[in-house]
Order: sequence, then C-alpha cells, then structure tokens
Amino acid sequence: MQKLTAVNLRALAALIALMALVVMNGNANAADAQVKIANFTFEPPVLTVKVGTTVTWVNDDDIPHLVSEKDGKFRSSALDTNETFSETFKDAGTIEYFCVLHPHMTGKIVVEP
Ligand SMILES: [Cu+2]
Repeated sequence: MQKLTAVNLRALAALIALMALVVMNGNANAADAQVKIANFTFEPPVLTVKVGTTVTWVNDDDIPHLVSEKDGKFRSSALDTNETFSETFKDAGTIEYFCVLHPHMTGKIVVEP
C-alpha cells in the first residue's frame, strides 16, 4: 500500500511538471515579445509578432524615454531606467511609434494574423 502511494505521488509530480512546461511554452509562443531601448535606439527597430502578442518595452538607458504610437493611439509615461511599458496588439497591421522626447527615435511593430 505504501509503495503504491509513493509511485502515485511520483506520477503526479511528473504530471504537474509536464503541465507546467506546457503552460510556460504556451505563454512563450502566444504572447510575449520585448523591445529594448538602449543608446537612443529601439532594438529591434522592426519587430514582427502574431496577433495577440503583448510587447514590452524596457528602458536600458540612463535617461527617460517614451513610447508613443505615431498618432497617439497608445502612449507610455516617461520611462526611467529599467522601467517598462506594455501594449497588446489585437489587430494585424503595421504600427509605427516613436519617442516623444527624442522624435528621431522610431520603431515599428508588424502584427501578423
Ligand atoms: Cu527617448
């Protein structure tokens, strides 16, 4: 009886680990992408993602930057060093954005169906 319980517990632990793996993989595939802001540049300058992806910008510079869609459809607050801003893209298309404080800083998100 004790042996059986130990085997069951091991099987259960393996199943939980497997489910956790599936969940983590699912998130990585469906969801998250990152744009780094460093040296007054969005990196990568053009990022291609699938519909439904959440893009997170992170400021690696020592000075504040903003992330604003070119027509203001979304706009972050001023991001200090290591601060982030996220936007989820629900429609396919090309989104152009720039930094309000340094308008020469531009980037694009290409959202594919
Ligand atoms: Cu900037």
